[in-house]
Amino acid sequence: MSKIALITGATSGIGEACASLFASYRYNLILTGRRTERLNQLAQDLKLQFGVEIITLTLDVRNKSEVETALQTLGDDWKAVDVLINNAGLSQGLDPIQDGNTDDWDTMIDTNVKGLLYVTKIVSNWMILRKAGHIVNLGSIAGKEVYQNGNVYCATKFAVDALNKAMRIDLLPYGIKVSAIHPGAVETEFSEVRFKGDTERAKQVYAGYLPLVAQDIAETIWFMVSRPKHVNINDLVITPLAQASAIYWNKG
Ligand code: NDP
Ligand code: 8X3
Repeated sequence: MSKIALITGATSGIGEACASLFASYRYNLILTGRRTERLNQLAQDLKLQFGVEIITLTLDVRNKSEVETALQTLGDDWKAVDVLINNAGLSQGLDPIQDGNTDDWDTMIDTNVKGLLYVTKIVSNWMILRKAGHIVNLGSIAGKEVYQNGNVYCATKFAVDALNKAMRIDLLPYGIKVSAIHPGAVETEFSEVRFKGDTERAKQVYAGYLPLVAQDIAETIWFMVSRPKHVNINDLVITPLAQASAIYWNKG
């Protein structure tokens, strides 16, 4: 029987690349995101290309009841999730703390921390019933080091780092794998979202060096997920060659 991966934030970037890669390995998929059209288009393309089964759930991970309703109404066959990729996340703004926009702070905390928790609570219980499963959390280099004006985004990713460690401990008795991947700069829609549609400013983030692309992260996640049963990769930091840390760069 095909395995099942649930990927949050599959409408673009890393989540979309994971969806394509896992489909190519014949995983059936549960894909979530807020942009229904993109979600359905992706599902249609992957079904056609790889012959896999896909369920799409339009949901906002910040909305607890929306998350609960969407997930709990899945049939029992679909609740047998083998891999959960907690990917949905975003940054909003890049300002010093004293100038920060408090609505942006709410959005980042509600999405990156609370949203991840709402999904994990439900899916981890399904995994506990089967005493199997793998949860992959999208952290960030921003969850390992703080950089100027990164403040609240960094705090949310530090929280993901802590939650990843906590999940690994709490789910240990049930044989559930838990891993975090912490990317540096990956060229996706991330910076466009951070700078609220300012494409020029977003482009500058990736200028003068070769950034990672979403496929790099998807392939690394696949490596983590495809290790033998006794192996768990707890924590993995991955950056472009030109990026030695959150702040040390070798740009052309
Ligand atoms: P993208 O902006 O391309 O993708 C983000 C995804 O998250 C989209 O599918 C978006 O879907 C989804 N999402 C955002 N908010 C919500 C929400 N409230 N409810 C449901 N889904 C949501 O960025 P990336 O692919 O780069 O980001 C993916 C993850 O990787 C994030 O957690 C990010 O923090 C992390 N990361 C990214 C790095 C980078 O340099 N790009 C580096 C390190 C970590 P939709 O808008 O349709 O809801
Ligand atoms: C995304 C990478 O360096 O912009 O998490 O925070 S960074």
